[in-house]
Amino acid sequence: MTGSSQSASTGWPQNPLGDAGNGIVHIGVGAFHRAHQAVYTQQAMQAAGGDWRIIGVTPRSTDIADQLNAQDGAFCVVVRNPAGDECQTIHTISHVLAAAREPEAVFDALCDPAIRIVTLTVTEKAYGIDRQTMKVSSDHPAIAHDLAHPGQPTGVIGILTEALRRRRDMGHAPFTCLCCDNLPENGAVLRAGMVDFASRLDADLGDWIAQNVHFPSSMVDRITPASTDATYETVRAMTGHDDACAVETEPFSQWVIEDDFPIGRPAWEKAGVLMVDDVRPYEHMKLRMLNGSHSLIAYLGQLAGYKYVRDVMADEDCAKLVRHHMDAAAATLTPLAELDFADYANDLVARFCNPAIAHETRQIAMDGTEKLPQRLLAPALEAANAGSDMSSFALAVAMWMAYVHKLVAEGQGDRISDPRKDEIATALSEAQNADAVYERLVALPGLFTPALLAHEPWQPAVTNWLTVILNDGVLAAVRKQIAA
Ligand code: CS2
Repeated sequence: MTGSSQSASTGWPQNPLGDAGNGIVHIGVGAFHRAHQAVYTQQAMQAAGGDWRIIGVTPRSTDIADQLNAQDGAFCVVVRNPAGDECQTIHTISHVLAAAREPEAVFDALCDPAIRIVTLTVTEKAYGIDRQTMKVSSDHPAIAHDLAHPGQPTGVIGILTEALRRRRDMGHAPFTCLCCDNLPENGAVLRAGMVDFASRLDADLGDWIAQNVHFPSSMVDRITPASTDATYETVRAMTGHDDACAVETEPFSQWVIEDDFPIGRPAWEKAGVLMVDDVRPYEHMKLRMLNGSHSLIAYLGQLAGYKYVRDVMADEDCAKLVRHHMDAAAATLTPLAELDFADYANDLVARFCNPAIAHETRQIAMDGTEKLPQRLLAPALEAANAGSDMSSFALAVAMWMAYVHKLVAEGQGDRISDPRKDEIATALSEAQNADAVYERLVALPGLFTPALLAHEPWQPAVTNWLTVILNDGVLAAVRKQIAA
């Protein structure tokens, strides 16, 4: 086991961070945070010190807060190498607060001047920001609740806004907000949503946030499947103790952050983080090449009966299609001297094939309406505008349509895991053929941009693929595309 010496009393390795204080509040203490930001921050503190331990906040659940607190915030990260597992113990989290149970303790933490950064991994759907208008959506349940009850917020935008209002009134400098979700220009999106939300409550507060709060964007990357019994068993076998908070992940890890932290940050660069002026080229590359291919793999896998990403990659035709999609995505990117898209694609293929990673296609297939725009629809429009081949994007979108159609047609609409699943089920309730499925789904408000729908070849491209999938099966569509 890697890490520090063993503590006699608990069986856990001793905390190598000593009595370092807290400097970060992290909202959304899921597996990804534990396998990514928590690891980088520990490495940065080991290399350069600093009071940068993390207070975790769970917006809704209480379980992970209780479990982490019972372990003094410590947990194991199992790194699944094709050649064997490694296990590392992470001590960056000092404790976790459950916002639903102890909201005032959350505000006390957020208003402590020692807290200089708030990081977030809450998934795309938690923000409630309409990315076409860059305003908050008042029909998002948390936004609607928090606009009506700004002093008792339940959603992430409401909590951050109330905390910043209190900090301003106390005369404390605002914390820097670092979004770590897979959204394009995630800092700019969060900033726009926060300023709009705050302005609806109090124009002065909206102005103060716009002028004083910094929202660097970041690109995060580490494939982290949901923990399973196999994760806990591996930890038990390797360390001899039970860890209810263990996570498993791949060897690869990347974090690119815009360096805009006026009141300080950990020495993340000492842990291998790339600190840059503009994260967009990295983020476009990752969202379109990795996440776009992931979504394609997910819907393809769900339609073809492949449980894991690695199973899709083990099918030679599917693997060719995935590589073809990465090339199509790369063709929409602005070339940059420091980024080699072909190398990136080769590395992605190897990561997706990792036999030690059991990443379920079902997990990635979740929340399609939140993921499609940045992963598939934006590059499709850019390919269309550039007159280049957009068939791969059309095929991936047709796979999503076929996937939700199949579940609804089989009376399993409830199994669609998506914040808009009721709208999808209603829209598709009587759609029998490719044209009807297409028409109903593109009519979902705010999902497909008018510019893409106005592009004449788009509709036939998607409906032709959908027809092949509905009539002959998804693998027939795969073969047709790779033969083209
Ligand atoms: C995946 C991502 O579930 C998904 O939608 O595409 O979680 C992906 O594994 C990560 O972004 C990898 O960094």
